[in-house]
Amino acid sequence: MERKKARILVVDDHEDNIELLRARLEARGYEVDGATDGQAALDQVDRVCPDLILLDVMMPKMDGMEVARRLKARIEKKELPFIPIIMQTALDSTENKVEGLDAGADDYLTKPINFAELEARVSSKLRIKALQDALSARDTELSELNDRLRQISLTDGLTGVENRRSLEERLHDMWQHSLRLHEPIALIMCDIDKFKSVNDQYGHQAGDAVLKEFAQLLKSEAREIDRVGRYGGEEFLLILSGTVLDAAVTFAERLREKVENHTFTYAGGTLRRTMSCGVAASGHPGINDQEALLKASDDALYVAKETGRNKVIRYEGAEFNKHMKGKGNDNADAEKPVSKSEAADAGGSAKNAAANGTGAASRRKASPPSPSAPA
Ligand code: GH3
Ligand code: MG
Ligand code: MG
Repeated sequence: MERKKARILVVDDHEDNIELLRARLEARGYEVDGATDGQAALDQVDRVCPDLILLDVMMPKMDGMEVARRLKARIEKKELPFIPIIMQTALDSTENKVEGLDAGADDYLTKPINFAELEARVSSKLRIKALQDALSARDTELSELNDRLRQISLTDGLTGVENRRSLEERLHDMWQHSLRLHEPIALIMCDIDKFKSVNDQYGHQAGDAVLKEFAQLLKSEAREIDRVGRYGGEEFLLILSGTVLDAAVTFAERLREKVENHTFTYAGGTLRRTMSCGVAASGHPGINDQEALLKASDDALYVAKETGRNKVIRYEGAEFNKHMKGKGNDNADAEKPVSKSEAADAGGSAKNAAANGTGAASRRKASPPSPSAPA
């Protein structure tokens, strides 16, 4: 394949000089563009980016120094690729050369131009340009690869949703954000009921298929701004920003119903499953950081499992407190009677908890084992 001709922009306020250099450089196999003032040179660079610029210093309006400064500033900001600039100066003073180099020129030639020297300097600068381009292409490739790797490290391989590491990073950021803006944030911890029996009855592949479909179901129900991820085995976490406990419980209840009415398909047939959810939100006096929030949703999920599965339990709601009281935790003395559906329990549990002086800290001590631990 023929190599692409290098493109050189010659900038000089005298057309004759441009034409002279054009003839010379074209004879050497370069493509040549011309510009007769500074602004025209900048415009030409935007039209067709050259591989090298031969830049006259003394021009009316915008001189070569200014053109070099502007181009190098844009190269620095990566708005342009590296373009070597060779200044052509009539003034053979050291001061002039220093100023040109300071302005960003990579080399200089003194007028009248010696063409052999010009050709040597042009080809040496083009070699450097080729190396720079190869380097920055490698750089781009590496950083794309890095992004891809990071993406992989944050994605669950089976279901394609975020993994636990990603969820924890997001939760950290979203918790900070909610603190700053005084906005609520809620978590729904979901766990498929009796999932082990899917594997046992239908095989591990069926189990995998159910997990994938379950993840997609949660994703399709969640809002764009919510985060949905796989927290572990058959346990999924939803992070809902700007959401208070009541709204999160309502949403979880809707999800629970969706799952209950959903028919999962796997290679050999179909099956049904239910899920249990634990819901917690910021604004509770005992929930002071994202770990406490996570633990609260986990504790609520544990109670959902203990009290029969296929249900939504709110952290320190009536059913939660009743169950914990039964476990020897007497923090729930002034609780309301247990309602049939915790979703309908619109009395904010945070308020109840505040009145009762309960909190995640006291709960943590009496905390049941994590529901994600094998039974
Ligand atoms: P519970 O209602 O108490 O949650 O019961 P369970 O059977 O869902 O819970 P348990 O923790 O006893 O079992 C979870 C099962 O999930 C055991 C494990 O083999 C299975 N599991 C975890 N990850 C995967 C996976 O990636 N693929 C498949 N097929 N199964 C998985
Ligand atoms: Mg389960
Ligand atoms: Mg589990």
